[in-house]
Amino acid sequence: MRDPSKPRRARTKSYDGPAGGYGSLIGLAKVAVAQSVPAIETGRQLLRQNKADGFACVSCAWPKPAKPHPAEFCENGAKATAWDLTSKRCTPDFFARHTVRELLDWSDYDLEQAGRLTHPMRYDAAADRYVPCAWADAFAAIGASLKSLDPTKVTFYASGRASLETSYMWALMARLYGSQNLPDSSNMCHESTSVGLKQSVGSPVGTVLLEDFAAADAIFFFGQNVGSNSPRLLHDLQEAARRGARIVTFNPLKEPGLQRFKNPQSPFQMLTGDQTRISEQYHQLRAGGDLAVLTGLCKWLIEADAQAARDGALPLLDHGFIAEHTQGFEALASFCRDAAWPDIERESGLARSQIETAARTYASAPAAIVVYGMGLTQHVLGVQNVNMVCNLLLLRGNIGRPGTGPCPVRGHSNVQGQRTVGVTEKPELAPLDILKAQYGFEPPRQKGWNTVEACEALLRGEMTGYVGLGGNFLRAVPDSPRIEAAWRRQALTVQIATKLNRSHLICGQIAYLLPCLSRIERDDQATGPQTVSVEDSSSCIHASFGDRTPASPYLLSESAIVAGIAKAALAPNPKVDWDAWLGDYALVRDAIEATYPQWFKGFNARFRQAGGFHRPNKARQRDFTEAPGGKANFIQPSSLSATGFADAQDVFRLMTLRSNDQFNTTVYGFDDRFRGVSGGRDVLFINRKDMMRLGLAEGQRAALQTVAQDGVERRLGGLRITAYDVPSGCLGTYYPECNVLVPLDHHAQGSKTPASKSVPVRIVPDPPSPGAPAS
Ligand SMILES: Nc1nc2c(c(=O)[nH]1)N[C@H]1C(S)=C(S)[C@@H](COP(=O)(O)OP(=O)(O)OC[C@H]3O[C@@H](n4cnc5c(=O)[nH]c(N)nc54)[C@H](O)[C@@H]3O)O[C@H]1N2
Ligand SMILES: Nc1nc2c(c(=O)[nH]1)N[C@H]1C(S)=C(S)[C@@H](COP(=O)(O)OP(=O)(O)OC[C@H]3O[C@@H](n4cnc5c(=O)[nH]c(N)nc54)[C@H](O)[C@@H]3O)O[C@H]1N2
Ligand SMILES: [Mo]
Repeated sequence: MRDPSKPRRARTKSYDGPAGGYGSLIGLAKVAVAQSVPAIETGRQLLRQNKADGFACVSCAWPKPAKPHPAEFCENGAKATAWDLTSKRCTPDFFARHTVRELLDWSDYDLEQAGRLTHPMRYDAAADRYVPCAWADAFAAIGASLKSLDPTKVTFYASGRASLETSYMWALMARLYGSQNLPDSSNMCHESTSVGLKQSVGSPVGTVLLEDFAAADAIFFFGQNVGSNSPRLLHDLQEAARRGARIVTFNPLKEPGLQRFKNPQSPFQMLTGDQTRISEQYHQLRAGGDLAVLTGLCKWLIEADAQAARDGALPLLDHGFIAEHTQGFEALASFCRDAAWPDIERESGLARSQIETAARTYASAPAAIVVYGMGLTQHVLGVQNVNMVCNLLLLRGNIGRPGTGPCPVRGHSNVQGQRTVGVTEKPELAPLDILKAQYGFEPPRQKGWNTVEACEALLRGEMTGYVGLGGNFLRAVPDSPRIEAAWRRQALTVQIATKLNRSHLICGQIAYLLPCLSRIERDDQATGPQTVSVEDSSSCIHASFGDRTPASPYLLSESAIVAGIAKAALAPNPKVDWDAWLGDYALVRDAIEATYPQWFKGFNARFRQAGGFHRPNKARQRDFTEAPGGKANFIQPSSLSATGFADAQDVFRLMTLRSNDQFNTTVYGFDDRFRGVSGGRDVLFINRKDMMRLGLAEGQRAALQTVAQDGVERRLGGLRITAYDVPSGCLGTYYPECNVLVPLDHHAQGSKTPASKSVPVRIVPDPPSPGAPAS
């Protein structure tokens, strides 16, 4: 067997194929074989994936159509399924053989390769090992510890997969306990969306439904990697492209999914050389250059519209919509008029002609959608990026009509839904008065900690307890070594998980690792097998029913674990019958409906229908009364660069990227097929001219060092210099390894989303030459 503590080295060659195609089938097969999943079971479960009577995929949150394809899954959704179906088991015997210290040297991949967790485990500090324990003992110890702690110093983190039912119970438990510290993974991804969209149009979520993709004349993509991270969207794009919809992409990297697609479910495409061109224009802007691009697009539209008025030609802007529904137009228009093209060109890294071509395409489309992802949200001015997307849409009334709107592509399969049912640190986003009346308690009113604030509180020594509903907090957060170092000071750490990861190896004084069912598995309770629900990126709520035999007879459902902790930690409350809820999840859905009647009317009757039911969204109806001032707002940016730092000699903008072979910190394998990488993840993508200018050679090892003023040395070595088609001045490397480089305070203004797509770094020798300066 390979020594798990030995590093893997990457090889690279260029990739010029499409997304999809045979490569996607091979990629999936590799994972299924590595997980020793019987082919019949993989096939059976894949046919149930994203179907009305099946289970909601555990990978991304892309909408599930009412009329699914016979095989409504993608390469990465299938990998996620195989990852949960694995026949490997991480048993008490595994923990008896490995100390926690030893496991700290294992990679993310090797830790999860140990297989599904099978037993509740307690950390025994004296032996430095996890030892099995009884569920009742675990709950009793956790409850006693929670009772001894100040609730306002305990964090309840959720990673975005748990169902609406579990998430509702989770948030209620935290508030009954007295904590509003309810951060979730969206704090690290689409928090800029929740803040920015709310400011601009009054809705914290996108307004686009799947059917809008069939009605859009143009689709603009900013910083979202569809081929790897939401591949089922490729089907909608393929259909749109064939229909003649015009697709325009702004991304520093040439991502194959946004260029060409060979549909693995089309026998014709698989057997012939046929493939579909996706983007008609592909603009490789600089990382952080979107504010400049979006300003350029708006500038061209506003100026061309004024010219059209002078010429007596048709207007380009929707003046009727602007007058009736918006405010702030004049200020934005004058900002755009004042922005000089040379500045826009410098900041975006694109030629004026490229931006004008894209603007013409946008202006000629009767209906347009803007799709975006982490390339916009994870910047210091990420909220402003989202505001600028809305400005562009509002100019032509591209919201609240078929085929229009902002489409943020959410991450985890129920991350949006968790926020919907109360997992939020922001008291104004939870209906506290309704909860107070419904459950007869005084909910905490003060603002809780988001992810970054929880880390800050930890570093200050204030956070004394952590309970995690999934996720890999210590790997996902910025400044990971600093957070790890402070983590052990906590009195209590509890991790509810399916598979082993690094966060489980850094233990508080009392530490438990509690294994749970995956959504693919049968969840038997007092009234029989249970169905759960999730909300997708388009605010549609779906049923999910797992029928697979659980990975171990000792697993509990996430709801059962939440109820177990709640009963042990909280005083009895006659209005909250945890056991009744646990026995029949339909009762939890009734409770959700009672708390949120405006969204969940008839929840139990409606959630099983094909395609789910849509949670109403006022902005989609052109009702902007929930935006500040009661109208949709044009909001001007404070800069043309979203990076938050000034350009300086040899300071690069580092983008921290996902490969095609990972789901966040879960590393399925060591190939990033679309980017031509195989066998390792230790690559540093760099523009060839930058490489030559710095006298670096392809394949040479180098290190990155963060440029920061706080005196903390942040360095990541062992990276392999890899010439790549990336704009000059930009670098790319993989997340989560690179989180050692991201300073905790390098986050978006207004949302605190870590600014992981433009980290200021220098390239330094590796290993450091003797006497080299520290920074
Ligand atoms: N298979 C798989 N699916 C996933 C995930 C996964 O890890 N694996 N993660 C899930 C989660 S939680 C999330 S949040 C989503 C993430 O999905 P995405 O939003 O696609 O996130 P990333 O892959 O981090 O980066 C997106 C793209 O942004 C580009 N980019 C970087 N900087 C900039 C910039 O400054 N401007 C522009 N315009 N583009 C930029 C990068 O080149 C990349 O193509 O996917 C979800 N789905
Ligand atoms: N530098 C950098 N950092 C980033 C990002 C980036 O682009 N760059 N992206 C950020 C983003 S968008 C996100 S969303 C976060 C992700 O942060 P997290 O959501 O915290 O991390 P994941 O890697 O998704 O969590 C994986 C773990 O979840 C557990 N798990 C899997 N399935 C289940 C389940 O069904 N139930 C339970 N209870 N546990 C389960 C497994 O133990 C697995 O090891 O990372 C963020 N960090
Ligand atoms: Mo995410």
